[in-house]
Amino acid sequence: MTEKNSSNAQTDRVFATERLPTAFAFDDQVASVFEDMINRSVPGYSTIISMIGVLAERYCGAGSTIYDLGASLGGASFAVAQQLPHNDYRIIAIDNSAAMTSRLSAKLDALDEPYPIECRHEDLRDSKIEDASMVILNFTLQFIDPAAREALMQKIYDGMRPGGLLVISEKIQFPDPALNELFIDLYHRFKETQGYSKLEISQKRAALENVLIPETLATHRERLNGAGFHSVDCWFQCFNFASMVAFK
Ligand code: GEK
Repeated sequence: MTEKNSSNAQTDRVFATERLPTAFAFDDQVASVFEDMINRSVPGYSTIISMIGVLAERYCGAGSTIYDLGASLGGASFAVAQQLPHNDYRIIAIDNSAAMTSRLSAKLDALDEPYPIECRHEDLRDSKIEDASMVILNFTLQFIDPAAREALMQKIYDGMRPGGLLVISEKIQFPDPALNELFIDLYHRFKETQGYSKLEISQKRAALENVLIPETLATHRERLNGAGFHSVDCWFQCFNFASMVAFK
């Protein structure tokens, strides 16, 4: 079995029936439907994942160490592994949800030909980053306490090789309130086109309140530049979702 045909993702119905408001968590229920959930909830997710592989091919030569922080089920790690033309690399995939890491470990164990992906169950705020050619934060920073984001970004910068690449994808907000509202509204329309009901959309939105905390592109840029990164810019954006590159 290869990773490409190993997916038997179940349909996300986590917010389909009325429920008491509870904060969103990456628990067993979410992990069991995660591939379907993220594909139907993040516009451009599959493009972003494929392009992370293409970016890795450019920046991860022989001897590379790649960190996938907040790896979930390893979507970005597998894209990198499938795209790299050599085997002389290692990917360290980190997540603090046991529901995610147990599933990712099982996926890795089920491969016929193993990839050099090491799955670690830890809080990325405590993780050591060393000699990284590439660091991936694919829709993860948004779940970290904003007060901890600057120190995390500095740790990542300090743990990277000169010339290394950071890819950071986030839900973003806009300083122009009208544009912000428009993009949120269009995003909800997108979710309806993906088969989510208005109840599902509103219950998930409420659950993510104070759990997923988006920032503006300007805030991201400022923090990344402050940590020492250069050539910081967006390479993908769709409504209120964006992915940026930053170089050491
Ligand atoms: C993908 N990158 O498919 N330490 C470690 N992991 C964390 C922490 C933390 N402090 N906080 C949150 N997470 C993936 C998708 S999902 C994005 C990333 C989403 C983990 C959390 O457990 C979850 O698995 C992941 O970050 C965010 O490319 O669901 O929108």
